[in-house]
Formats: sequence, C-alpha cells, structure tokens
Amino acid sequence: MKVLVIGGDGFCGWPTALYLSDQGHDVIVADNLSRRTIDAELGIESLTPIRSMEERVAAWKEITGRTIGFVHLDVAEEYDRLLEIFRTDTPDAVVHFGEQRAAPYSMRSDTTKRYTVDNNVRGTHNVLAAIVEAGKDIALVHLGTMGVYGYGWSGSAPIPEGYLTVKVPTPDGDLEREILHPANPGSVYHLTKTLDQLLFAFYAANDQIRITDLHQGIVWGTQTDQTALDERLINRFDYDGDYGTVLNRFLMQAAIGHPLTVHGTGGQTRAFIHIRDTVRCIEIALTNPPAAGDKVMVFNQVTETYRVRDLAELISGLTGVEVANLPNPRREAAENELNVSRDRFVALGLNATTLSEGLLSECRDIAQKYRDRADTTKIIARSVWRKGMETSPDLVK
Ligand code: NAD
Ligand code: USQ
Repeated sequence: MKVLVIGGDGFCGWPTALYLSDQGHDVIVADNLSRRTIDAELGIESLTPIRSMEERVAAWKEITGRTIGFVHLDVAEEYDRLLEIFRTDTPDAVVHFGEQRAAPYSMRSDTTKRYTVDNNVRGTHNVLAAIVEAGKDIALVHLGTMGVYGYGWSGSAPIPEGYLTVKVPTPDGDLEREILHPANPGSVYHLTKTLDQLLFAFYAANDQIRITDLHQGIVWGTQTDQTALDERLINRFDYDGDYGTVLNRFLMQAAIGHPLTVHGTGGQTRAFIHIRDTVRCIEIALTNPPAAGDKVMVFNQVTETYRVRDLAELISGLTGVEVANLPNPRREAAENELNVSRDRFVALGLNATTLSEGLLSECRDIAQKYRDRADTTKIIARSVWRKGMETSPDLVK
C-alpha cells in the first residue's frame, strides 16, 4: 500500500512511517517541520537527540535498504502542492498526524489559539477537499483524541467508539437515533479535534470518502523496534511544560531527581497507549478501512486508564523521587472516572504493551541515558487556561 504520512517528522508520525515502511508499505512523509520551529520558539529541545529528516531517511535507507520519501509541505498553507501530490503520487491512503497537538501551547496566548485553529482546521479541510478534487479513492486515517469526549462522562457505562444511541421523545413515541458522541473539549487544541469530526462526517456523507478517526489517548514511551535500530533513527521525547505529556514527564523528572509535577490532587483519570501500540493501531486501521458511503469509522485508540496521582506514586515508588502537588494551571475536573470502550482494536488483534512491562526500560534506556540534555527551567507548566490563574513557583532549586 502506498501511504502518505502527514506529520511524519513528529513523535507519533516518525515511528509510524518507519513501521509502515518496515511492513513493506511504500511511504512518503509530508511535514512542514513546524514542531521543530516551535521547539526553537520555546527555547527547548527533545530530550533525545533527534536528527534532521534528511539524515533520518538516509539512515533508514542505509540500515534497511528501504526508501521513505520526504516532502517539506504545509498542508494548511500549500493546498495546490498537496493536491498535486494526490494527483501524481496517488497514495492509497493518507495518515494525518499534521496538527498542533499540545493543549498547553494552544492556551498560551491569543496568537497560539488562533494558530492552532487555523493550522489544524484548515489543514484537515485541505486534505479532505484535495482528496475529492483529485478524484482518487484515497482512504484517510486521522489522529483524533480521547479528549473530544471530555471527562464529564461518569458511571459504569464505557465511552463508546464515536457514536451514541439516543432516544428522542416524540408525540408518537420514542425514536431511536445514533448520533456522534457529544463533544466536550477541554482546550482550544481539543476543540480543533471536535471541529475535525464535523468535517469528516460531512465529507464521508457527501463525497463518500473513506475516513477513520482514531480517538487516541496519551501516548507514552519513546522507542519502537525500528527507531531503536540506530541512534540516527531515535524518536523525539518531549518533557517541557507545553509539549511533554504526563507519563513521559514523570519518567524524565524521576531520572533527574525532580519532584513529580502532579497538577492539583492528581485525581484526573486519563487513557494511555504506548508508542509501539500506536504504530500497530495505525496499520490495523489502514488495512481495515470503511467502505465508500459508510459513516466515519471511529476507534478508541487506548490500552489502559490511570489516575495521574497513581502514576506519580508508581514512579515515586520505583525511583524514590518525591511527589509535588502543584496548583493546576488548567481548567479541568479535579477528579474524574474514565471507562473507555476499546473493543475494535482488541477484536482486530491488538496485543497491548502495559505500563508494568514498559516502564522500567523506558526509564533506563531513554530518561536516564539522556538526562544530561534536560533543561530544568522548562519543566514547570506555565501556560494557564484563564487569565489570572497562577502557576506554582519554580520548584527547581
Ligand atoms: P507532534 O507535534 O510530535 O507531530 C506533529 C507533526 O505534524 C510535526 O512533525 C509537525 O511539524 C507536523 N505538522 C503540524 N502542522 C502541520 C502542517 N500544517 N503541515 C504539515 N505538517 C504539520 O505530535 P504527535 O505527538 O506526533 O501527534 C500526532 C497526532 O496525534 C496529532 O494530531 C495529535 O493531536 C494526535 N495525538 C497525539 C497524542 C500524544 O500523546 N502525542 C495523543 C493523542 C492524539
Ligand atoms: N498533568 C499533570 N502533571 C504534568 C502534566 C500533566 O498532572 O506534569 C495532568 C494534566 O493536568 C492533565 C493530564 O495530566 O490532567 C494529562 O495531561 P497531558 O499533558 O499528559 O495530556 P493532554 O493535555 O490531554 O494532551 C495529550 C497530547 C494530545 C492528546 C491528548 C490525548 O498532547 O495531543 O490529544 O494527550 S487525551 O488526553 O486522551 O485527550
């Protein structure tokens, strides 16, 4: 299968491009390298020493003999070039990772809010419009987020995979209808993913595009079998207050002896998945697309759920590093339950990497190994959800 991986220089996109190439697919990466530009803007770097795209694809070729194409392309800004790729390269499928994905970055300022909406919504719409205009049967797999559902869902009923069956009362009795699960975004970033969902519903119905939306939980870990082959293939590891996600941040903090930065009571329950399972899920989604005319196929791409304070206690227990309860810079429920349906990937053969298996090796092989590259002034999350909310004083001595 020929696959265009948009956002293939990123944390999920690069290991996916390698995995798909390793499985024998013909892979082209399109990326505008904006994630690297934002690193420079924030004055941070991946904890791991990631190489340029040119060096990455050359190393992959040298090691495996396989070719991954690379196009420097902005899908939000360069519509005509995107359309030309669809027309001339005719991929069988597109995997769309190419969005601004940090909730804290999206809440930093009016500039980053506008950038996140412009980049994400325009990019997704350009991909859809270009598939239609190219007139080819190109299937789309998009990376959505568990955060589209929000965290107000409680009780024993699991969050379904995308759709909810509701009863609509009418004078003639109740009508049963299937609707998109109500959206409840917790940040401007998450809001863009809920807007993406409406774009997908429209284009699947109107143009019969075959679309799969993967509602992924928080990805942890760094390496896959392919990225671990050579240091030139290493994946990025974000640990800063904007882009670092909670579990990888705790692993890095433990490696340098920094108190674990729990926001509030740490009662937030979230869904997680290891990067090794992310790449497998993408291939499963690519090889099991919906038929033309079907509604958007939604998978919940998660393997486990954890409460933030339980993760902190687990890592503290393993490493002896203390837990710090900081004022929460976000507006979010202090405590929530989370029960997620994830039957589809399990039925299609996903065999999950669990926290207990992956945690120690991740700590040792990545967080410890590259600890000297850490900039401790970038650890505390300083982006606040509302003007006037206070972050904690810097914990770093
Ligand atoms: P990332 O920021 O590391 O990678 C995104 C890539 O997309 C970057 O390389 C960036 O340069 C590129 N990009 C952004 N805008 C672009 C544009 N207009 N044109 C071309 N390229 C563009 O993020 P990630 O962690 O790899 O996430 C990938 C996708 O998965 C995102 O859509 C994100 O919302 C989703 N996701 C990520 C996680 C996670 O925990 N990392 C969890 C759930 C969902
Ligand atoms: N948190 C802490 N301490 C930290 C960092 C985070 O307590 O040092 C808390 C946050 O307040 C939040 C939870 O941990 O309650 C998760 O935060 P996160 O930064 O790990 O994840 P989030 O902002 O939700 O975003 C990440 C990815 C995003 C993806 C999302 C999946 O950046 O691209 O969509 O995870 S999900 O959370 O399922 O929506």
